[in-house]
Amino acid sequence: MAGAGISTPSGIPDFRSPGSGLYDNLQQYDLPYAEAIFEIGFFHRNPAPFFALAKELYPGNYRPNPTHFFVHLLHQKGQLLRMYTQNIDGLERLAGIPPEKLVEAHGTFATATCTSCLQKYKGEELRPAVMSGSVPKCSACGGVVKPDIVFFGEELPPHFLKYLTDFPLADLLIIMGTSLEVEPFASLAGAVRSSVPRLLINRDPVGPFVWGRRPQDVLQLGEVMGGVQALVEALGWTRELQALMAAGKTDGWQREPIRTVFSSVAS
Ligand code: CNA
Repeated sequence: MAGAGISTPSGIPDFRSPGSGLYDNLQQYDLPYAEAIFEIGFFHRNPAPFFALAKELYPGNYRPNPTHFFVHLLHQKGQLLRMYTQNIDGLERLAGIPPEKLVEAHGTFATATCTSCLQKYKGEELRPAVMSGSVPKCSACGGVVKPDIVFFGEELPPHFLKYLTDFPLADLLIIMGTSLEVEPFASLAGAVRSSVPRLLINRDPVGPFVWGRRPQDVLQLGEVMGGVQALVEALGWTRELQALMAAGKTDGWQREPIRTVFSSVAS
């Protein structure tokens, strides 16, 4: 299970980290409250703030980091049952994790749908409008075209229900870079059998690692890249991971320069 914290080393802000998270940096949109930018009711009234943000988050602006490639390596080794991600940045796919191994629980920018006539679009078709700072409109009816990401107030995609068969089969659950505050995703942490070890790699203890610890739970607190690196070293997989990253043309363990996301959104 993964959240925004696995992509902060790629330069994408998360929601809730104090100071750097999106919720602390949305002042320029004059929102009634921070979460409104991802609420479907607010979007229907005023889609512009969301699309200003989407311009920054749009796939193509950022690269996967070793955390994403670690999950790909788990897959290569036949150890990945499924990756459940809350992220909408598409970095899992870019790192080469096959789509059938992914449950993008909060949707994806890869496809989009007209909010009026439901015509389907590829995410790439929206790119020119989004990058020019305008709201993409449907070529058939002129309605607003919304990327297929799940807003607060919308249903999760049907394939989220795969968890009903996946989680009872897991023999290890790794949870990385998430505050476990968004339901129903957060509750998946309790869906593995009670004997199954759960490893949390995160800056802080979250969710059941605070209020419902199980005896076999393991916490690796700190930076996600450091935690993953320690795990990969313990497994003796460092060279294989480096080879995978080299094939994926990413920049090793080094943190990529953080783009000044908010100043460019403001401009
Ligand atoms: P969140 O609520 O912002 O929590 C992030 C968690 O990750 C916090 O516990 C942080 O302490 C932790 N964290 C952040 N950076 C690191 C790091 N470098 N090392 C270790 N821990 C770190 O984000 P969640 O994913 O839990 O919340 C779910 C929302 C966020 C979903 O709906 C996402 O769609 C949404 N989101 C996604 C992205 C993305 O796609 N990259 C970006 C921002 C928000």
